[in-house]
Amino acid sequence: MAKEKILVIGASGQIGVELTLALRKIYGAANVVASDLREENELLKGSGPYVSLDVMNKEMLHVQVIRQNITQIYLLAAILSATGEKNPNLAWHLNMQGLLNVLDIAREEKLQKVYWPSSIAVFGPTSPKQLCPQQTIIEPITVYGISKYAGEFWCNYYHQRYGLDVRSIRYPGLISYKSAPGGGTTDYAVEIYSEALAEKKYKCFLRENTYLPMMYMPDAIRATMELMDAPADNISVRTSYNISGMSFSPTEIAASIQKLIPEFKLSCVPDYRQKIADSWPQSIDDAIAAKDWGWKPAYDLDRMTNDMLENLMKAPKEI
Ligand code: NAD
Ligand code: AKB
Repeated sequence: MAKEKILVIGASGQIGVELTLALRKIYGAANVVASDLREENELLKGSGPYVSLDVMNKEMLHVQVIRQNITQIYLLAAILSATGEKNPNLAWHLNMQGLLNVLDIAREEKLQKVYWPSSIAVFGPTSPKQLCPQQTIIEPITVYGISKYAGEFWCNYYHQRYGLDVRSIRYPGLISYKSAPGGGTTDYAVEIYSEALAEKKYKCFLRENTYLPMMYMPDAIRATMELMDAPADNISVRTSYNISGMSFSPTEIAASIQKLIPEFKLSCVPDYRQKIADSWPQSIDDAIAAKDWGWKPAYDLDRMTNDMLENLMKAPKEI
């Protein structure tokens, strides 16, 4: 394997912590530089280099890329769907300019690869609800979804025009126990587990029958690594790949938890996030990711529930 030096931007976030740790296992701790605007996450401390970095400061970002001899960037800094609706201008600004800064520097410095995640939030009310295909009607109604869709086309543009090897996945809602989620519509499916253990009840901000595409974090990390490891010739999608894990509703995740905590009670009081959830598909068709780089999820709902509760019981986290 060629000598790689990786910069992870947004490393203290829900995905960043686990992705940084996974990359350090493969590339060596010293070769994966974690960076974030906020302080280093506790789980990252002592595991490898960390720099404080604002992706909006292009000059400083450029300096770090040169100073650290960076060959690959994983850009995770973004404002997610629910927080984005509270401050649309800020969400657009960070999600777009942050990406353009990274793409520009990657082109100028001829970096080997860039990773940037998109989301199922690109889809809107006019997209198919079931097994939503890779290519379909895409009319997002959130600023987050609009920024992700525009970002996908910038990635494609930099690949087509400058030959930049930029790769992307449309993650479903991600569920994890190591670090807290950052303001998404799917965050309920993380909170529900810690509340089930602590309170034996959970008040959900979505209606009980709201089905959404979801994925357990170990699958998402593996998908990211598999996509980034795939031969460039296999990558037929340079916007962003659909991937699928599972699809469930608040009632179904509660029933899965009740198998282990029978007294657990779910109540539902929908808020502004219901409209966002209603605009997204309920399940995703990932046939192209399966064909191009062999994507296959490992976790279903019950397997994830067992693992989440077991790990949260061992070490309750900030979630
Ligand atoms: P998160 O909010 O947990 O983490 C984002 C991190 O970026 C935070 O630690 C934040 O401090 C940092 N950040 C914010 N502004 C920054 C700046 N200006 N400079 C540097 N760092 C900055 O988000 P996440 O859930 O880890 O998501 C990571 C990426 O994956 C995002 O692009 C998100 O849209 C995408 N995604 C996430 C999910 C999910 O369910 N978590 C699903 C689909 C797509
Ligand atoms: C959110 O709910 O905003 C994220 C996502 C699906 O992109 N989890």
